[in-house]
Amino acid sequence: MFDMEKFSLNGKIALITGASYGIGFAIATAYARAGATIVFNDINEELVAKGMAAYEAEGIKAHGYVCDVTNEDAVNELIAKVEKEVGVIDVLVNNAGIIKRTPMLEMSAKDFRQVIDIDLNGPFIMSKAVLPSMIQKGHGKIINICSMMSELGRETVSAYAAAKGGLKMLTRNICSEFGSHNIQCNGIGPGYIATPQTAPLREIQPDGSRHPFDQFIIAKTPAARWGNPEDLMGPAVFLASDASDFVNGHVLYVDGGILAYIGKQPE
Ligand code: NAP
Ligand code: GCO
Repeated sequence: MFDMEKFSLNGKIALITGASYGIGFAIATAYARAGATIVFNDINEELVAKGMAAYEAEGIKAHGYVCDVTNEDAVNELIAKVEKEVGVIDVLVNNAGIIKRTPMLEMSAKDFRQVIDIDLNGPFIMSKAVLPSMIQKGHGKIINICSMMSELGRETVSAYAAAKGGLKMLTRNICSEFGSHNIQCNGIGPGYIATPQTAPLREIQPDGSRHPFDQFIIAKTPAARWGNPEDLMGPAVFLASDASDFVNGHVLYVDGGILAYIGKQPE
């Protein structure tokens, strides 16, 4: 017998990384509305304070912590602190991420490594830290925020595409290694979403026209619009809920149809 309560997050504790604003903030807000207790981290005190104020403005009592997802010692301390102060994490969303848009021949190995470190090593470190308690508890959800670049390349994003392609395969590997513990690890692959990370791609040009890349994405998206962080809320709640307990190793693309579409044909 199906019960809509399966979509509820009542009683669950969710940790969303890099969630002071943007996609992470939207997902955390949706989780709070679905009944979860919200825990989030960000890279510095100022961002955590900004996030706390934003959650409070939404009527959400969040637990915010400063933690760099690439620092394994700091992450292990974070998880121990959260388990002591809030409780065992039921849902981890690996959302924190950066992008560097640089032609490959101009990109330093240092910059390439930094993107891989945050976007791929970070989710590995965070997942490794929460899995023992999920195994002990007998269930858990890990959701990795992938990308169109988990499937497609484009000029200037070599490091980001490599990281997000790796994150898709890390998702499948966590599924494979921990599925028997009733732990589901899935990805969400947002399309082009209007957040600070993509703001440079949407800047209005000096002549008042839309950015060429903005026009490009509109032509590549059947929905003929950029996504909003709110478009990710429903899919994120589904993947965190009991309703998705037999969905594992999957990347759910929330892209307005980009991956299915060759692009708007000439008139
Ligand atoms: P965003 O606006 O740049 O927010 C990312 C958040 O992660 C920021 O708060 C950032 O802090 C934080 N962060 C960066 N490095 C960190 C670290 N080492 N430890 C902890 N937190 C860290 O990005 P977004 O657009 O919301 O995207 C969120 C996720 O979705 C990212 O993984 C991104 O790759 C992915 N994504 C975005 C889009 C899109 O179109 N926007 C589409 C597909 C996937 P700072 O402010 O200091 O950088
Ligand atoms: C870019 C964009 C994309 C989006 C997203 C698409 O420069 O191409 O930033 O990478 O962030 O990852 O899914």
